[in-house]
Amino acid sequence: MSIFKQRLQKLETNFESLITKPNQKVSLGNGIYDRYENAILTAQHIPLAWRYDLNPETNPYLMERFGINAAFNAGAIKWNGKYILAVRVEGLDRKSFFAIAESNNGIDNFRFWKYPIRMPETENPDGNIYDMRLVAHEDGWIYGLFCTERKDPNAKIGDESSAIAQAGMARTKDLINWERLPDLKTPSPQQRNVVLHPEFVNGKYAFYTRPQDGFIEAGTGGGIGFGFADSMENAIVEKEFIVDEKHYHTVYEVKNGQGPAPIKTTYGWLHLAHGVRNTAAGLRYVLYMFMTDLTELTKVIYKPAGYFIAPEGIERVGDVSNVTFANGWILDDDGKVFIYYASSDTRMHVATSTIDQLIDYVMNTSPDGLRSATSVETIYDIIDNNESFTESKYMLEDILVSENGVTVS
Ligand code: M1P
Repeated sequence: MSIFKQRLQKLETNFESLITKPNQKVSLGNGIYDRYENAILTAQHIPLAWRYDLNPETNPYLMERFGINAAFNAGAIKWNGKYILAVRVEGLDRKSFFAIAESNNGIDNFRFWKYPIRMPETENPDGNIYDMRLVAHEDGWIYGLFCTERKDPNAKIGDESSAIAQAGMARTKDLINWERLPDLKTPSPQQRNVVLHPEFVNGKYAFYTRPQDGFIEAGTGGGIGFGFADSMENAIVEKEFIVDEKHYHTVYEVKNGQGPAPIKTTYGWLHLAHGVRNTAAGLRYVLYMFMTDLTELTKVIYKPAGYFIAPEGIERVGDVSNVTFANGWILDDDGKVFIYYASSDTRMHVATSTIDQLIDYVMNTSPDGLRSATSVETIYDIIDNNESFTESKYMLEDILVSENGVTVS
């Protein structure tokens, strides 16, 4: 058998077994969400037809002709009954682009559509595009907001790494054909992690922003900002209000950013965000949650201390190690929530929870007291409450929690 045929058979078998591998919950999570054993998308999930010239005459060794480095930081939406991810796919050439992958159950069997997204450019071409947030806005469009990065025109001669990041915007009805809109204009010199709020606010479009002075450093800017624009066709945010600041000695001391668009609940808007802290080993990115008021959208009403998801095990290692990043989640009609997060700028994972569990977590977990002593006080409170509870007539042994979370006695 020719090298070509042998390689093709192996590649096809490996690909199919990877794509169809069932994903199992990791047993005994933390009660807030469940992690899963396998990453849901990796560079190996990219279709063979994108990576290989499959003609034995022009590619007798069946070499990779377009290598893929990573598949991560995906936006998410439930669409036509499918769990859809708009994945940041990065080639060996370091360029990112978007591609849609879909699954029937949201936790495994994710398959990419035939072609990646052909995102139209503006008159100022993008050097790199990444981290799309998908939002089905009440105006009827599905919007994709993403970071567009271009070389800093004022970079000194020889400086080939300074860049300007801004919010690129596009909209679609079918996730295949995209209409590119002008980039969002804000007062900040750089923007990343810009997210469209799913509803009109007093007739205006509303945006979560992340003002920052430099390409990497938030500098005097930073925090999750919020602002309004009259239209999407010429979107200008005149003023950014800071909703959630970075703060000394927290998991978001260096910078933070909105994750996906917030989910509306009876109690407030539920937010998933990422926070960045400094360590001797470099920056560490974790996910955290908070809730804002239903009508006063810049008012944080609940915010548990610390992180919600941090990299664990293999998640800690990758192109940019010690990173968890999320820009997509899906709320199902039955209250199940699929949290799509990437690890170390390399691969995609899913964690599942319910809207009730997430609300409980956000509303009933103590906020950060910002001092060691306040953390100890929180533990004292928990211990003391446990004592009065175990002494009460409701003995722990009498309460069983069944697999599906229903309490029975
Ligand atoms: O490398 C970690 C992340 O860094 C950036 O996030 P932020 O703007 O908050 O620093 C983004 O480039 C993101 O894509 C990346 O995962």
